[in-house]
Amino acid sequence: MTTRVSLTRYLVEKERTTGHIPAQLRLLLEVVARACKGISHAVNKGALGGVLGTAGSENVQGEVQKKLDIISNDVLIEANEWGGHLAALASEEMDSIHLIPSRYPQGEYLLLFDPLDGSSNIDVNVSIGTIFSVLKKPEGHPGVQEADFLQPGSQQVAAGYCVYGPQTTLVLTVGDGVAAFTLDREQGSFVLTQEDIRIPEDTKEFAINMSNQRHWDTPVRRYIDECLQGKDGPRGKDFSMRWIASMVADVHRILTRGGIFLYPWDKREPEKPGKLRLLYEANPMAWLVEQAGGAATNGRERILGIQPSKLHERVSVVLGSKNEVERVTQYHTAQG
Ligand code: P6P
Repeated sequence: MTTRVSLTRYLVEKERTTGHIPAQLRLLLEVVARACKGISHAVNKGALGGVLGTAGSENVQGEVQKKLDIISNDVLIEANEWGGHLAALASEEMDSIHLIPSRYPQGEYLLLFDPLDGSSNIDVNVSIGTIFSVLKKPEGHPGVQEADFLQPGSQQVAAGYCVYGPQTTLVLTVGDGVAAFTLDREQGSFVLTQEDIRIPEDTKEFAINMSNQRHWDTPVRRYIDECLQGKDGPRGKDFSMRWIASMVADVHRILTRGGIFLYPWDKREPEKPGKLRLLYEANPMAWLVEQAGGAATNGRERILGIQPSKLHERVSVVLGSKNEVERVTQYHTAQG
């Protein structure tokens, strides 16, 4: 019988062997995992739990909030406030950062999250997920301000997501590879099911919202056109397309079997660099993909090297199988 390794054991042994996970960070990751279990439970209830539909409010992005967006956000805040591991947190669902109430001990970490990504899929029973990123609070000044969160993704100390699909799976990196943990609902614990995940460097599968095709810039149109020409075109092979419209689900597929995901700039709103948010969507996903041997750029430069200027800053995203991402980057460079 193979030994089941729980998330707790994995984190303890990782700390013992690599020193990547100080006790406070281990506590943070276990608290986030516990919160994801709670969110999974709420998501799985669906209509039976009265959690579907909209909440009648909008978030800072001007997007209609679903009831589960707010429930998930509240679960993550309540789970993380009292533990003494956080200095503050930031969420897609909140305009400004959330300080840890003074009645609780203050920690050294900053937690950023999209509490429920892909929420347009909630009411149609398609996979959604929680994305999270962990930074260290900069030293040298008391308290926490928004500027403390504006660190490039290369400064992350942990990143991950939890996908609520046919299985509930937590995928995590602390900087030495990517591991996946599947929720055992009978035991109520996450169990290690994949270690050292690797993305194939080549692929025949792309993920993009094709309805935006007429709005893309030339390099992206060229790349997708060549994929669509298949084996009779310059690529000499046929491609397939997937688009779940839930970044967590699309990235999980790419981590599992390879592929390339693109949400590029387009001319619908030319002042916006892209749709996806840098700090709590692109950065954690970019680190996971790079840690699994893939690549992640904004079409031109490495996402993890971008210096943020705003908490809810958006960015173009091209990530996945390394050789395909590099081809898209070459097409942008050729454009000048
Ligand atoms: P579109 C979900 O709303 C999200 O932020 C990502 O999870 C997803 O990849 C993208 O937007 C889908 O966008 O324009 O296809 O609905």
